[in-house]
Amino acid sequence: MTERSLVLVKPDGFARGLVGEVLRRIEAKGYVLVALGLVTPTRDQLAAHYVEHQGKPFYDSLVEFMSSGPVAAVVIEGDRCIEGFRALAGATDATKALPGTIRGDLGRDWGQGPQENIVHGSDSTESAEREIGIWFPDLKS
Ligand code: IDP
Ligand code: MG
Repeated sequence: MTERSLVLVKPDGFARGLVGEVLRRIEAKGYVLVALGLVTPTRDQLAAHYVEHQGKPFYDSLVEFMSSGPVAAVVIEGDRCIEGFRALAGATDATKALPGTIRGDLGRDWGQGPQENIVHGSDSTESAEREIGIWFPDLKS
C-alpha cells in the first residue's frame, strides 16, 4: 500500500515563493519527503515527463513554460499518496479548483488557461515510477 509520488513545484510556484507552502501542506498531511531538489528542466527531460501530452495543442507552450525557470522536484511517500496529493493539488484548472486545495487557494488564470497551476503530481503508480526515474535516476527504492 505504501507508495511514492513525484511532485513538482512548477516555475510559477517557484517564482512566487510557494515552494515552502507546498512542502508544508505535504508534510502537514503526513506524507514523508524522500527526495528534494531544485532544477531548471531541460526540454528532453520535459519531453519524457510529458510524453502522454505530446501532440496536444498546449504541449509546446507547456514545455516552454516548464523550462522557463527552476522547479522544485520532490518525491513523497505514504499510503495512497498518489491519490492523496492529487486531492491536495485540486483540479487542473486553478480557476475551478476548490478552495482548500493548493491550486484553489494559491492559483489563478494568468492568461494561459490552466497552464500555470503551481504543482504537478503523478496520476498512477506506473506514472510515478516512470517520473521518479526521470527526475531522480539515482534514487534507491
Ligand atoms: P494534471 O497536471 O492535473 O495532471 P494534465 O491534464 O496531466 O493535468 O496536464 C498537464 C499539465 O498541462 C497541466 O498541469 C497544465 O499545466 C497543462 N495543461 C493542461 N491542459 C491545458 C490546457 O488546456 N491549456 C494549457 N495548459 C494545459
Ligand atoms: Mg497529469
